Amino acid sequence: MQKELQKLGVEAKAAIEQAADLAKLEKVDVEYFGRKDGKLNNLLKQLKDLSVEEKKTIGPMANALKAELSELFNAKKQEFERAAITQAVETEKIDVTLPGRACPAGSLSPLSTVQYELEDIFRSLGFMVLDGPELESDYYNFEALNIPPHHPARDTQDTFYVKGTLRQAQGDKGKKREKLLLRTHTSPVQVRAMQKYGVPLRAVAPGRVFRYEALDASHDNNFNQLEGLMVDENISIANLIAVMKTLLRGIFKKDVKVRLRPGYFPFVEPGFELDIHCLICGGKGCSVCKQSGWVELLPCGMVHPNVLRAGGADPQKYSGFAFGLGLTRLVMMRYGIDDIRLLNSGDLRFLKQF
Ligand code: FA5
Repeated sequence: MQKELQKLGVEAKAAIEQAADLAKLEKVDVEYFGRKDGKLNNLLKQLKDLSVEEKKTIGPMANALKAELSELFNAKKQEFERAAITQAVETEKIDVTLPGRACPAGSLSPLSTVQYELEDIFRSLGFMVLDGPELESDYYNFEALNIPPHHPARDTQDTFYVKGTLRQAQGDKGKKREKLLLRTHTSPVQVRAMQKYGVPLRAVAPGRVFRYEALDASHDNNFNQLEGLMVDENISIANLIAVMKTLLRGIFKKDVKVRLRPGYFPFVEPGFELDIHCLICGGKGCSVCKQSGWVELLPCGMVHPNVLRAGGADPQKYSGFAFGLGLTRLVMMRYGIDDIRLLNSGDLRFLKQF
């Protein structure tokens, strides 16, 4: 038995040493140390048949051999495991010196860029920047602006009516049951602002407006405006012109040619149209300015007393001016965009230029 043990020890050590990889080492494990049929275990099972004397000498020998082989086996196993880790680290190494992968960054639409610039200009003049609902009531869109039902001015701003009524929603001070429509201009914010904040007041309200419109190079059915309103004691046309000039200088960074002509809007008296020399064709005439050399950009005027009243302001004490800047058209002039439909097209070939 002693000789058999020694022989098995030599054999097992050689097998462990010669195992070329982890898989082979596992085979050695089964062959020698397997519980069921491992060679070492089979031999150890015979210990019980030995005499007490033999057990005393061979027992410790067997245990020492078992411990020695187990130590050898574990050392070899660890060697393979370490090698596997080193190999994984080598092959999966991250080269931190490689250039990064460029992540395509979006950019602001030119409409937003110009809107934000305008907001900054007006904030610096002490104006609040307000928001108004795109789904508006007939009252705020027309009646509160001195445009009663059946007034012909409604025809110039035909719109999309929506089924259903507005029941005094959004602090609506109008009639209880109001026809709903997509607002045709940002002017409804004038009365909403005066009702909410009182007067004196300085506010601008940029936003989307909608019209049932025949489309062409300068007309869309969904475009942006920026409403402006200043109400205080002793506000005059001089204040209006000063603010318009500051606005245009701030956006174009140069003096642009403008003309002021009388314009009719039921919610201002007197009313004006401020046109800008067409910057697409330099005034020669093109499809954007309809061959006239001028683009309608900034209708404005002194707030009508009926509108002040609707907003809760006393027209005997207060006066004010208002304007409705065609923001989309301003963007076209600023960047030389010759077709308004490009702005809402979502066409990346167009948008990526900004
Ligand atoms: C109005 O909308 C008035 N609410 C403006 C106003 C406010 C006047 C306060 C007085 C006091 P108008 O319909 O002209 O007015 O439109 C204002 C501007 O919006 C126009 O000068 C033009 O620049 C732009 N605009 C009008 N229709 C379109 C359209 N279909 N597509 C693109 N821009 C348009």
